[in-house]
Amino acid sequence: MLSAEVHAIFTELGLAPPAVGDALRVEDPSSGSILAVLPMADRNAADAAVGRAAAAFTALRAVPGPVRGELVRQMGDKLRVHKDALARLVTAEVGKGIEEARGEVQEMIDICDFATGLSRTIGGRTMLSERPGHRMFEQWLPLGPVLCISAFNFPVAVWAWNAALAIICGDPVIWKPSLDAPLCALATQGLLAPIFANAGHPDALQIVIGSDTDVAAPMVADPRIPLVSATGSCAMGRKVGPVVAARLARSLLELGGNNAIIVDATANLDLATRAIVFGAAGTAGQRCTTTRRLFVAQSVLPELTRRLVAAYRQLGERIGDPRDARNIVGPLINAGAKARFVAAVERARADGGEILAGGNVRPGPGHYVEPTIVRVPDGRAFPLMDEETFAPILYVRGFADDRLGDAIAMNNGVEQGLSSALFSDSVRASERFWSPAGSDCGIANVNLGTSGAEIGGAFGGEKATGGGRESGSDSWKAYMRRQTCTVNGSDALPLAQGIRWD
Ligand code: UN1
Repeated sequence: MLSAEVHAIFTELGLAPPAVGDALRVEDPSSGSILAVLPMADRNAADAAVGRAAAAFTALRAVPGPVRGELVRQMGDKLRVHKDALARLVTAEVGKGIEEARGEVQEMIDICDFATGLSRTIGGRTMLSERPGHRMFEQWLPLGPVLCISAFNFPVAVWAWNAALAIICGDPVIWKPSLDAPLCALATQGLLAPIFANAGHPDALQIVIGSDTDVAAPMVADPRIPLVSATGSCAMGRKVGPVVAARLARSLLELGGNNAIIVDATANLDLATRAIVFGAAGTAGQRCTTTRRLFVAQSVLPELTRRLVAAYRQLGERIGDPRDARNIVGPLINAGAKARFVAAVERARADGGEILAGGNVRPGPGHYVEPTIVRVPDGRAFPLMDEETFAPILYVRGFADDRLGDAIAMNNGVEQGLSSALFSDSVRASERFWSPAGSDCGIANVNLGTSGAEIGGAFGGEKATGGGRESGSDSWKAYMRRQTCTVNGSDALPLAQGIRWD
């Protein structure tokens, strides 16, 4: 079964509609209606995909880097042409507002541009040798097939971060998308795979849709896959990481976040308010970079709270069908996510939190909830705040104006370490936030929010966020193997460290 909307989008993309099956029901989170019922791959299909990827690697690694970059350039061109239709599919399948969905496809295009440039600029160092007539250098070589496990919340962009880099590095990619978002993965694969087929590398990009047990677990354990890049919950990372480590392969984990914004007494509250609202309620609180905790200097707490409550009142009028650009808050992904929102709000109340805004589920079909602000009582533990509930709930707590260190300690006092932000007009405060005693997160922003990173930086976080870095800067290194090479151009054979061994 395939809905008329999905059928029409695939047709608009110039793709045959996906094969229907009876194993996987794909729900539209905004209405609860079924978008498609798809088949799922079994263990044998996953095994065959890994075999094909291993064979594809021997061909792809021989292709010159800039020629691989040309293939990624074509990926970006294709995505530019189909940006709007692919964004509409993202919106239909995961409920992300259409404006944000366009941003997600733009993020794919941006990483393709970045990777294309990288395909001509990756270099290695030359080192000075201690031995006469010797030269040392390092080179970066293709690694092998990459398994990319992606999450529902960025169903295509995070795959693109991985795929664009992997391809220019000479590595085929097997994509295991979230079972909440297989359709946009199939559409992306359908759009981009022909580029590789035309170039004689039909298995450079593959997709395997299946369960964790049948498909993900065997591939994670497969010795033919030297790198597993996985985005999702900390719980997922705790399963994947040890299996990959046990076979001494590499994992790149991009897991949960419990991100905070600190607002000090000097902060520009106009900027802070806007950043907090987007950070906490954008994507209905379902980004790994979502702002979940807010620490505010006591002297500005009443005013900032007043502004936030007013903004959330406006947000309340713009919750609805994400296909309509006037709505900026779409639904949660599924009934389970809605139930976790309800449970967290109930517990917040029971633990003495005050609901300043939102707190309710919207009736009717679809998994809509209200963006919610919880004022946490000062000076006592509030363990709920340390948990990542993947929903638009913002916990607010005050700190003494002259005790920025307390706010930084609260920022750091959770198991995850993904993103963080400080709003301040004080140079001393921002330097402290960035110091070794400052934020312990992979991302530390000043005067902008926790979410919405550009692709040019390395994206990822510390502690239970998993330590991986994806996307920009030198993240490409995860997808290559480094080789240190020394060449002796002299006619003697001196040993290093001055050892004489005649
Ligand atoms: C994620 O939620 O997994 O920084 C990725 C951001 C986006 C990426 C989020 N560029 O919010």
